[in-house]
Amino acid sequence: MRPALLWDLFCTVIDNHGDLGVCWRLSGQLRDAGQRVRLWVDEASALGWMAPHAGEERAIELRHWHEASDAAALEGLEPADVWIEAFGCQIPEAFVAHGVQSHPRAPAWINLEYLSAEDWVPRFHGLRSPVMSGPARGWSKRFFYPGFSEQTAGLLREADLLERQRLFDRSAWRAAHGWAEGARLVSLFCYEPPALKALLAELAGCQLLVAPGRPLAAVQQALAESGAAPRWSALPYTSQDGFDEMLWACDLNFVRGEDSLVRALWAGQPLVWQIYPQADQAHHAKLHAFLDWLDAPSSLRQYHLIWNGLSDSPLPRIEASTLMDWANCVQAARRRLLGQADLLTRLFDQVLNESA
Ligand code: TRH
Repeated sequence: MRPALLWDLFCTVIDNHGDLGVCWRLSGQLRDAGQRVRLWVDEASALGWMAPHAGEERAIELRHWHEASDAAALEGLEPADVWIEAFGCQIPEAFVAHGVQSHPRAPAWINLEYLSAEDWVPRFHGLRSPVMSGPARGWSKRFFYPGFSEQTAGLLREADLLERQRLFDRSAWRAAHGWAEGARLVSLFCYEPPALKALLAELAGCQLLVAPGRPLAAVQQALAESGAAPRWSALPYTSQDGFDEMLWACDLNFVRGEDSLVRALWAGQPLVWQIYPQADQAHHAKLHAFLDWLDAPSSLRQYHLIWNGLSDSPLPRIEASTLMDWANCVQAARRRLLGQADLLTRLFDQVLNESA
């Protein structure tokens, strides 16, 4: 039985939806594990569609970032047991100063990092980082790196994920959305991949479900330029649960960033990932590391290199046999991951260790 703790989780939204998406999933999993969470976020508007009931949550308190920077607003705030800084954001100094005064002992302080399959991740995961300056000088933080192996923080996975998947009725979902049972459904959640026009030309026999925002804008632009139109529909923004179900219902999922990649792995359907592009091309090594871990067959590896602009070869057609190879690969990866502890379990181990 886990002790009921109070968690302060800090999130700044840089761009896109992954930072808040991950923080919301983590908050929900903490709530389901009997914990109380204060989620401090600077721009929470996407929760309106990602988590439409967020405002009614009792165990998850949504707080605006600026309150954490205001010493007067922090008067009397109950000290938390754990602080989590997500994705390199810095807890405001006023909050830290308040914490130093009000905490009977230092909270477990976790620096939650971005997901990567690179080989340096297990070496950095769990390292202690002493706080060298500011009001918490002398305290320390722990690096916490999500990843794909036992030596990392693992991946977020709800305790009831498998049960929800078992109860999910794919045919009913397709019927409810007006798609025929036999059609090949392809979901598209991407940035602006260079091979998008080629994909649209290739998907003639499929039904393409285009996520809102950047994917929709990119498809509209590509269609205006090329004119080759597959059957496609623009999806509305949905909740994270609805997004997951869409991935479970499709035969092929194009995903991006961080959280949707993890969700596509749990979906166990063939997937193609567009990695978040970084100016210094750091994402190239990250993509290769993921494909190595995935043990991707050469067709899937090659497709990723083209989709991510690392190769300018023509985009190959995805034949039924290719799709089957990709499905086998993703399902094997999913089984490997299901054999490991999830991120929350590893986080609890870390935090309880810290406070022992
Ligand atoms: O939006 P992203 O591109 O986020 C990215 C990455 O996290 C990247 O690593 C980070 O550096 C950058 O943001 C700032 O892709 P990601 O990570 O898949 O997050 C999308 C979230 O949005 C995910 O939680 C699923 C959710 N979502 C819904 O819940 N409903 C929807 O309708 C859609 C389209 C997305």
